[in-house]
Amino acid sequence: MKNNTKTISTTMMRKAVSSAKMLAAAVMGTFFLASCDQLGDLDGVIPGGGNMPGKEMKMYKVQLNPLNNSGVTGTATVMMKENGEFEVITDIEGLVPNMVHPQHIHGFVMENMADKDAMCPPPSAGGADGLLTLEEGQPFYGPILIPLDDKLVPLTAENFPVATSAGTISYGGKVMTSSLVSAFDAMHNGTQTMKDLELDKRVIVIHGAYVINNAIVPANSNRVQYAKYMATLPVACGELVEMK
Ligand SMILES: [Cu+2]
Repeated sequence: MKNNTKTISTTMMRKAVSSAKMLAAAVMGTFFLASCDQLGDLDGVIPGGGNMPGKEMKMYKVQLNPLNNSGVTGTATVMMKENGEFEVITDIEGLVPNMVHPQHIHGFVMENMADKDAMCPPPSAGGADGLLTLEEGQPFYGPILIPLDDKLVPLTAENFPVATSAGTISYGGKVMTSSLVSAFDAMHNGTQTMKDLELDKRVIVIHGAYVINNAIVPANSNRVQYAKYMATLPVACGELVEMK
């Protein structure tokens, strides 16, 4: 009897080990198939979304070029992600070090008519004195739509990024796209909800420079001590271009 019991139990053990192996193989097979499926889905869609069913990620690239001969350049990426997030990344150089640099998405939103395309102002927009102010640029890039600060809430301006001692900014900010659209809707008599944010009609403008006699003073000049820091002065601009 003892031997027989032992034999049975050994057999059961072997069966158990064998099924565990089969289970493991089955699980790995499933995992492998799932991986292949996900790779197939990566064509424009990031897996793991849910808040905006049926909507694929939209991505816009921005090349930031100098305004006011600032020497400020950079790039930006704007994403409306499948998980419902609106995310903006900016990488800028040539800025006044250690100073705050407001940055915004600008554009025109008008009720009951086609929205006008925002654009970066030409040098002539600076007028007789040659210095392009925030106001002189507005006929081209329009009013501020979204502050690229720590909250990205329209009509507020919280904490804008401060440039490093090397004059660079690497910024990343996020907000839910749905709350952004609601805020836009509230600003524009409910006309925005049925549209998307029409990002291909928008521009990003970066601000902030030292000025003397209607010209930007480079941050490394010893004249900076006599200059006025104009936080609103436009120093770079770029149009959003959708990546498809
Ligand atoms: Cu701005």
